[in-house]
Amino acid sequence: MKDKYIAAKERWAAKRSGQGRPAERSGDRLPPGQHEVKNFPVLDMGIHPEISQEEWRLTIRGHVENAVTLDWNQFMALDQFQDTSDFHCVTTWSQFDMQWEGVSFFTLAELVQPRDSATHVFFKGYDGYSVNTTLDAVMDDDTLVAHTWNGQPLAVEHGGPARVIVPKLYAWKGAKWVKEVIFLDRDILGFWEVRGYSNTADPWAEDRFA
Ligand SMILES: Nc1nc2c(c(=O)[nH]1)N[C@H]1C(S)=C(S)[C@@H](COP(=O)(O)O)O[C@H]1N2
Ligand SMILES: [Mo]
Repeated sequence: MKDKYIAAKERWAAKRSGQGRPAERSGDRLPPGQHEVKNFPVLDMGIHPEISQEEWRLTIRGHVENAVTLDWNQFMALDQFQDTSDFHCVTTWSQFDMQWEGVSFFTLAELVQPRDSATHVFFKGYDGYSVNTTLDAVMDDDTLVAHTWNGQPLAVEHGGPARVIVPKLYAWKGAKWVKEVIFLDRDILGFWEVRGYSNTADPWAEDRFA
Protein backbone atom coordinates (compact mmCIF):
# COMPACT_ATOMS: atom_id res chain seq x y z
CA MET A 1 0.00 0.00 0.00
CA LYS A 2 2.68 2.53 1.03
CA ASP A 3 4.75 1.74 -2.06
CA LYS A 4 1.73 2.43 -4.21
CA TYR A 5 1.27 5.88 -2.58
CA ILE A 6 4.91 6.69 -3.05
CA ALA A 7 4.75 5.78 -6.74
CA ALA A 8 1.56 7.84 -7.18
CA LYS A 9 3.11 10.74 -5.33
CA GLU A 10 6.16 10.65 -7.55
CA ARG A 11 3.92 10.83 -10.64
CA TRP A 12 2.08 13.75 -9.04
CA ALA A 13 5.27 15.60 -8.20
CA ALA A 14 6.45 15.13 -11.79
CA LYS A 15 3.16 16.52 -13.11
CA ARG A 16 3.39 19.52 -10.83
CA SER A 17 6.86 20.37 -11.97
CA GLY A 18 5.75 20.09 -15.60
CA GLN A 19 7.85 16.95 -16.07
CA GLY A 20 4.96 14.50 -16.01
CA ARG A 21 4.06 12.64 -19.12
CA PRO A 22 0.45 12.98 -20.24
CA ALA A 23 -1.72 10.05 -19.23
CA GLU A 24 -1.22 7.12 -21.55
CA ARG A 25 -3.48 7.34 -24.56
CA SER A 26 -4.04 4.07 -26.27
CA GLY A 27 -6.19 3.74 -29.39
CA ASP A 28 -8.98 2.38 -27.22
CA ARG A 29 -9.27 5.14 -24.74
CA LEU A 30 -12.99 4.53 -24.45
CA PRO A 31 -13.81 2.01 -21.72
CA PRO A 32 -16.07 -0.89 -22.74
CA GLY A 33 -19.73 0.04 -23.28
CA GLN A 34 -19.04 3.82 -23.32
CA HIS A 35 -19.47 6.34 -26.17
CA GLU A 36 -17.80 9.72 -26.50
CA VAL A 37 -19.73 12.96 -26.13
CA LYS A 38 -18.51 16.51 -26.71
CA ASN A 39 -20.99 18.26 -24.43
CA PHE A 40 -21.01 17.98 -20.64
CA PRO A 41 -24.32 16.45 -19.51
CA VAL A 42 -25.64 17.16 -16.00
CA LEU A 43 -26.50 14.19 -13.80
CA ASP A 44 -27.59 14.42 -10.21
CA MET A 45 -30.53 14.08 -7.86
CA GLY A 46 -32.07 17.28 -9.24
CA ILE A 47 -31.15 19.55 -6.35
CA HIS A 48 -28.60 22.22 -7.28
CA PRO A 49 -27.64 23.87 -4.01
CA GLU A 50 -26.63 27.50 -4.42
CA ILE A 51 -23.64 27.85 -2.10
CA SER A 52 -21.85 31.16 -2.40
CA GLN A 53 -18.10 31.31 -1.88
CA GLU A 54 -18.77 33.21 1.37
CA GLU A 55 -20.99 30.43 2.71
CA TRP A 56 -18.91 27.55 1.39
CA ARG A 57 -16.95 25.43 3.89
CA LEU A 58 -15.08 22.19 3.39
CA THR A 59 -14.64 20.01 6.47
CA ILE A 60 -12.05 17.23 6.40
CA ARG A 61 -12.15 14.97 9.43
CA GLY A 62 -12.31 11.40 10.73
CA HIS A 63 -9.21 9.26 11.13
CA VAL A 64 -6.81 12.18 10.75
CA GLU A 65 -4.40 14.00 13.06
CA ASN A 66 -5.56 17.50 12.09
CA ALA A 67 -9.25 17.86 11.27
CA VAL A 68 -9.91 21.14 9.45
CA THR A 69 -12.76 23.26 8.19
CA LEU A 70 -11.60 25.42 5.32
CA ASP A 71 -13.34 28.53 4.09
CA TRP A 72 -13.07 29.55 0.45
CA ASN A 73 -10.02 31.77 0.91
CA GLN A 74 -8.17 29.13 2.90
CA PHE A 75 -9.00 26.53 0.25
CA MET A 76 -7.81 28.79 -2.56
CA ALA A 77 -4.61 29.58 -0.65
CA LEU A 78 -3.62 25.89 -0.78
CA ASP A 79 -1.29 24.69 -3.50
CA GLN A 80 -3.25 24.80 -6.77
CA PHE A 81 -3.11 21.90 -9.18
CA GLN A 82 -4.13 21.47 -12.82
CA ASP A 83 -4.81 18.19 -14.52
CA THR A 84 -6.42 16.93 -17.71
CA SER A 85 -8.35 13.68 -17.55
CA ASP A 86 -11.18 11.71 -19.13
CA PHE A 87 -14.61 11.54 -17.50
CA HIS A 88 -16.71 8.38 -17.63
CA CYS A 89 -20.35 8.35 -16.56
CA VAL A 90 -22.01 5.04 -15.75
CA THR A 91 -24.90 6.03 -18.04
CA THR A 92 -22.40 5.28 -20.88
CA TRP A 93 -21.11 8.70 -21.92
CA SER A 94 -17.49 9.69 -21.69
CA GLN A 95 -15.86 13.02 -22.32
CA PHE A 96 -12.15 13.22 -23.07
CA ASP A 97 -9.63 15.83 -21.95
CA MET A 98 -11.52 17.58 -19.20
CA GLN A 99 -9.21 20.30 -17.86
CA TRP A 100 -9.54 20.61 -14.12
CA GLU A 101 -8.00 23.01 -11.67
CA GLY A 102 -8.30 22.81 -7.91
CA VAL A 103 -6.56 21.28 -4.92
CA SER A 104 -5.04 17.85 -5.26
CA PHE A 105 -6.22 15.14 -2.87
CA PHE A 106 -2.58 14.68 -1.85
CA THR A 107 -2.43 18.31 -0.71
CA LEU A 108 -5.57 17.86 1.41
CA ALA A 109 -4.18 14.63 2.87
CA GLU A 110 -0.92 16.37 3.74
CA LEU A 111 -2.89 19.05 5.54
CA VAL A 112 -4.97 16.70 7.70
CA GLN A 113 -2.47 13.81 8.08
CA PRO A 114 -4.56 10.62 7.79
CA ARG A 115 -3.84 8.11 10.54
CA ASP A 116 -2.62 4.62 9.67
CA SER A 117 -6.10 3.40 10.57
CA ALA A 118 -7.64 5.29 7.61
CA THR A 119 -8.57 2.88 4.79
CA HIS A 120 -11.62 4.50 3.17
CA VAL A 121 -13.02 7.94 2.44
CA PHE A 122 -16.62 9.11 2.60
CA PHE A 123 -17.63 12.29 0.76
CA LYS A 124 -20.75 14.35 1.45
CA GLY A 125 -22.31 17.01 -0.76
CA TYR A 126 -24.41 20.06 0.10
CA ASP A 127 -27.38 18.40 -1.63
CA GLY A 128 -27.37 15.42 0.76
CA TYR A 129 -25.46 13.19 -1.68
CA SER A 130 -22.79 10.85 -0.39
CA VAL A 131 -20.25 8.53 -1.94
CA ASN A 132 -17.45 6.27 -0.70
CA THR A 133 -14.08 5.19 -2.08
CA THR A 134 -11.07 3.34 -0.82
CA LEU A 135 -8.22 5.58 0.33
CA ASP A 136 -6.11 3.88 -2.29
CA ALA A 137 -8.35 5.07 -5.13
CA VAL A 138 -8.09 8.75 -4.21
CA MET A 139 -4.45 8.89 -3.06
CA ASP A 140 -3.48 9.27 -6.69
CA ASP A 141 -2.01 11.89 -8.99
CA ASP A 142 -5.30 12.68 -10.74
CA THR A 143 -7.78 13.08 -7.84
CA LEU A 144 -8.66 16.64 -6.91
CA VAL A 145 -11.28 18.96 -5.50
CA ALA A 146 -11.89 21.11 -8.56
CA HIS A 147 -13.19 24.67 -8.75
CA THR A 148 -12.39 25.32 -12.42
CA TRP A 149 -13.30 23.37 -15.55
CA ASN A 150 -11.82 24.17 -18.97
CA GLY A 151 -10.63 27.53 -17.65
CA GLN A 152 -14.01 28.64 -16.28
CA PRO A 153 -15.32 28.61 -12.70
CA LEU A 154 -17.22 25.35 -12.23
CA ALA A 155 -20.92 25.93 -12.99
CA VAL A 156 -23.42 25.31 -10.21
CA GLU A 157 -25.05 22.42 -12.09
CA HIS A 158 -21.68 20.67 -12.29
CA GLY A 159 -20.99 21.08 -8.59
CA GLY A 160 -19.64 24.60 -8.19
CA PRO A 161 -18.12 26.13 -6.17
CA ALA A 162 -16.15 22.86 -5.87
CA ARG A 163 -16.49 19.15 -6.58
CA VAL A 164 -14.43 16.00 -6.35
CA ILE A 165 -12.96 14.41 -9.49
CA VAL A 166 -11.77 10.78 -9.43
CA PRO A 167 -11.06 10.16 -13.13
CA LYS A 168 -10.33 6.46 -12.96
CA LEU A 169 -13.72 5.65 -11.46
CA TYR A 170 -17.21 6.24 -12.85
CA ALA A 171 -18.24 9.83 -12.32
CA TRP A 172 -20.72 9.16 -9.54
CA LYS A 173 -17.69 8.62 -7.27
CA GLY A 174 -16.98 12.37 -7.48
CA ALA A 175 -19.20 14.40 -5.14
CA LYS A 176 -20.43 17.69 -6.56
CA TRP A 177 -20.90 20.62 -4.10
CA VAL A 178 -18.53 18.81 -1.77
CA LYS A 179 -19.01 19.67 1.89
CA GLU A 180 -17.21 16.98 3.88
CA VAL A 181 -14.39 14.53 3.35
CA ILE A 182 -14.31 11.91 6.10
CA PHE A 183 -11.44 9.46 6.50
CA LEU A 184 -12.74 6.12 7.81
CA ASP A 185 -11.26 2.91 9.16
CA ARG A 186 -13.91 0.85 7.31
CA ASP A 187 -16.14 1.11 4.27
CA ILE A 188 -19.54 2.80 4.49
CA LEU A 189 -21.66 2.72 1.33
CA GLY A 190 -22.76 5.99 -0.27
CA PHE A 191 -26.02 7.08 -1.87
CA TRP A 192 -25.76 5.02 -5.08
CA GLU A 193 -23.78 2.18 -3.53
CA VAL A 194 -26.67 1.32 -1.20
CA ARG A 195 -28.94 1.41 -4.25
CA GLY A 196 -27.08 -1.28 -6.13
CA TYR A 197 -24.30 0.56 -7.92
CA SER A 198 -20.93 -1.13 -7.89
CA ASN A 199 -18.70 -0.27 -4.97
CA THR A 200 -15.53 -0.43 -7.06
CA ALA A 201 -16.86 1.53 -10.09
CA ASP A 202 -13.96 0.75 -12.42
CA PRO A 203 -14.96 1.78 -15.98
CA TRP A 204 -12.34 -0.52 -17.53
CA ALA A 205 -13.86 -3.53 -15.78
CA GLU A 206 -17.42 -2.26 -16.40
CA ASP A 207 -18.14 -2.37 -12.68
CA ARG A 208 -21.46 -0.61 -13.09
CA PHE A 209 -23.70 -2.52 -10.72
CA ALA A 210 -23.01 -4.64 -7.66
N1 LIG B 1 -23.43 16.06 -4.72
C1 LIG B 1 -23.68 15.26 -5.78
N2 LIG B 1 -22.64 14.79 -6.48
C2 LIG B 1 -22.84 13.99 -7.54
C3 LIG B 1 -24.15 13.59 -7.91
C4 LIG B 1 -25.24 14.09 -7.14
O1 LIG B 1 -26.43 13.81 -7.38
N3 LIG B 1 -24.96 14.94 -6.08
N4 LIG B 1 -24.33 12.76 -8.99
C5 LIG B 1 -23.17 11.93 -9.39
C6 LIG B 1 -23.36 11.30 -10.66
S1 LIG B 1 -24.41 9.96 -10.71
C7 LIG B 1 -22.63 11.67 -11.77
S2 LIG B 1 -22.71 10.79 -13.22
C8 LIG B 1 -21.78 12.88 -11.77
C9 LIG B 1 -22.25 13.79 -12.88
O2 LIG B 1 -21.54 15.00 -12.91
P1 LIG B 1 -22.02 16.13 -13.91
O3 LIG B 1 -23.46 16.46 -13.60
O4 LIG B 1 -21.11 17.27 -13.72
O5 LIG B 1 -21.94 15.52 -15.30
O6 LIG B 1 -21.85 13.57 -10.53
C10 LIG B 1 -21.88 12.73 -9.39
N5 LIG B 1 -21.77 13.54 -8.22
MO1 LIG C 1 -24.13 8.99 -12.91
